[in-house]
Amino acid sequence: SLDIDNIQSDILVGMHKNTELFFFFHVNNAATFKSKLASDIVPIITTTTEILSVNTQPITAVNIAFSHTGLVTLGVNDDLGDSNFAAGQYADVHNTSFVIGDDPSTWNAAFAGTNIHGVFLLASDTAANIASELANIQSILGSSITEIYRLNGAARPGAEQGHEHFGFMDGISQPAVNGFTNPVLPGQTSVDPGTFLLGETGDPGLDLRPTWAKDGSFLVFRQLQQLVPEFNQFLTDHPLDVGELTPEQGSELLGARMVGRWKSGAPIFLSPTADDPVLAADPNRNNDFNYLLDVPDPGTENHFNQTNCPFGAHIRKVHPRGDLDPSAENSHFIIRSSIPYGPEVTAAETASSTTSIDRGLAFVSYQASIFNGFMFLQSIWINNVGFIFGKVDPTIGVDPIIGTLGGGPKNISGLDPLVPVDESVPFHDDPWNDVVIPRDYVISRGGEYFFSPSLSGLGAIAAA
Ligand code: N7H
Repeated sequence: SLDIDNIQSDILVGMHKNTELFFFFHVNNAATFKSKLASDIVPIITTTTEILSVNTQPITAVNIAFSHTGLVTLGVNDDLGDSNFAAGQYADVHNTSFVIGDDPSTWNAAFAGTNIHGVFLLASDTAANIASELANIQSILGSSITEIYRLNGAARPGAEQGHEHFGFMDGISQPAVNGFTNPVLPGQTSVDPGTFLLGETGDPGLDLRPTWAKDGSFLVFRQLQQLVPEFNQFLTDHPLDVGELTPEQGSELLGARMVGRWKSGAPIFLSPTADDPVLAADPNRNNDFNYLLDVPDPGTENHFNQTNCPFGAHIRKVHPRGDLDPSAENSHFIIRSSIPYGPEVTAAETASSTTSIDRGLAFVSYQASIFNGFMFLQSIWINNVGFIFGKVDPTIGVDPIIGTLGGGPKNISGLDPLVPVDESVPFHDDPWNDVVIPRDYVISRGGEYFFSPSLSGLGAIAAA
């Protein structure tokens, strides 16, 4: 079993709080910083054990992670065995072999370059608690750090709690971690802990890691802006015309087929024509499906049927359950720990169908290899019109939610459920009846790659 007293809380469990601050900093004085890290910061870092029980959860959970330039600034020059981490996320904006799809002009200046040395993640029930913990940390560290940027995340209010800004329930599907997750829910895939934690069984870079890096994880942070009124206008303008649906229901269906789940969280694969809030709320059923079990031949390879779920639906692109051989799929799991940021859409924004206030998702993923995790999903799956490979339509399109073709229109296969089940049956002019999405509704504002060390790893950094 894992040493969960030594693993930071956000990696395997999440912060379990409704408000979260990402505080990005620069280290000015490495010696002072390291001395305070050892004496006063490590003692306030929240462990996995602490977050698991309400009795031990702190009022404000605290995690810390460092960028590559941060580690070097602190005198830690060990190679962690991850080239994406070593180069930083900004370098990947210009990566032509593996395209993450970002436009550098939309990047927040704080993230452009390698100026950020580390990030504090502070999470609590109230913004006031977070402010007081931040004041505590700033008084401990004094002028040894400077703030570069901060982003406030918060759960959405009322009935929207747990839903991201487009309105869809998030945080339903996570991989199960062998030796940790218990119980494993129906439909959860169990993977080796080394998929997420360095130095553990299944770590693809096991031989490359310095000892102190064991039980740490790479944290990918992305500020992903969502153009909510624009997205809603697109759905309103393109209701799917199937069955007896009202235009509102047709728009709802289009959104659900882009995501692969209804707003409630019910998977469209199990409930293809209407939302099913009871299914959505049942953890024993809401994740229990596999695209191999598609009609009309359950259990056979399904490469031509998009009736229940488009090949390109967001959750299918990023987790093609059964569409790939398990050996090709299981090394690409990530653990997500994202939270929405920004206020609710205002009446004026709805009326004009135009975003005027920044909002979106503070995206966080954990993986033991940034290439196998975030990078692979983003470049080989999400932004690849050919993925999922081997289907009847060779150009399925990019991910309709987060994929990009440089900001321009995107043809997505099978968003209309009335697609033929056989290539030989024509439908309209295009056998796969592509729906064109005119623009991107998710825009990257940038981010950085971090390493979230174990508590003993933090001690080793402080002593370096
Ligand atoms: Fe996604 N969305 O609201 O549409 N995502 N995502 N994501 N995402 C998921 O099953 C969303 C993003 C994954 O196992 C759900 O927990 C939005 C990035 C993975 O079936 C919803 C943004 C990456 C899963 C959304 C965004 C991923 C997943 C269903 C950006 C990776 C699990 C809730 C603004 C690079 C899939 C759930 C599975 C689920 C949305 C970003 C990956 C509703 C709005 C950048 C692996």
